[in-house]
Amino acid sequence: EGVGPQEYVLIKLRVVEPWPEVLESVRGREVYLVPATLRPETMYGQTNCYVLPEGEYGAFEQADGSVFVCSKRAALGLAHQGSTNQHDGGFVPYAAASMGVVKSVVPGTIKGRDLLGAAVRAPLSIYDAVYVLPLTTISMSKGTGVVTSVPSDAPDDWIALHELKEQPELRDKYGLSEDTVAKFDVVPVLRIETEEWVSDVSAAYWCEKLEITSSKDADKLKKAKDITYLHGFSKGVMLVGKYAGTKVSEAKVLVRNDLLASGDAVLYLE
Ligand code: A2H
Repeated sequence: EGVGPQEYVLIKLRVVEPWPEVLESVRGREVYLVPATLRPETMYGQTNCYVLPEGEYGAFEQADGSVFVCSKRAALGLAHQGSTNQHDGGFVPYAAASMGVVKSVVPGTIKGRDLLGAAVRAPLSIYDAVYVLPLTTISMSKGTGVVTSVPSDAPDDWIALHELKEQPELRDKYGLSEDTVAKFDVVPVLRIETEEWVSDVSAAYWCEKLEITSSKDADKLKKAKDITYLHGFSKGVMLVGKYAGTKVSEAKVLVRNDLLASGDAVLYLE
């Protein structure tokens, strides 16, 4: 990483019924969980969304009247940047930007735990709606504190979903029904072909090959991430969507621009 700011794409995951109790005061409004991603071209493979159970979130009103659920830290950053949603080619300042102060429109704190099991619509995903699940390795001081899950290409995402699928007691701990995980199979998004290996679901492939069995397996996960991220960007070729057949390094910008143009994403720099 360089010294310049990181450009994240915030994907707008719309909250749908059954409406979470903690968001009751904004029921009926356009409410989005907004995960930060560096890999917008992988959004075809979304199977769920992750929050930190013990993390603190808020619901922050945007200039267009919609509401973003994210960390307060990210809401403040967004307020200072103004909306970079370029659907009309213009600069739309966030209503939240008032003397550097942002205030959640939902009274009290929203714990990640309160969002678990909520259903959201994920743009480009093959699944109609996906669910909010726990990820204990989320950092609240990075991005928005919300992560969208692409188990085909992100080892952290794969192992956390795998654990929830395999361990009923883990689901019980968080009050999650089997429906929130059972039908969400890994979706191939891009092919990585090197001299040694080829896979259409490289994170799943490497997690299995390295016998990663827990999200606490930090060393092995690091290895899986190093391998898949490096090759994903430089060698990956899209398998699905409008840019099937295109190199990942080119598709990344194209999908990012499409998501911004359709109003399904905004940019966030930090
Ligand atoms: B990426 P960087 Cl398919 N805590 O999106 C932990 N991880 C976070 C986070 C947070 N607060 N905010 C974002 N992230 C994840 C997709 C993806 C990502 C794929 C492959 C690689 C990849 C699907 N998850 O990231 O440390 C998000 O996961 C490779 C690094 O800020 C985000 O992009 O540079 C990435 O980490 C941002 O990581």
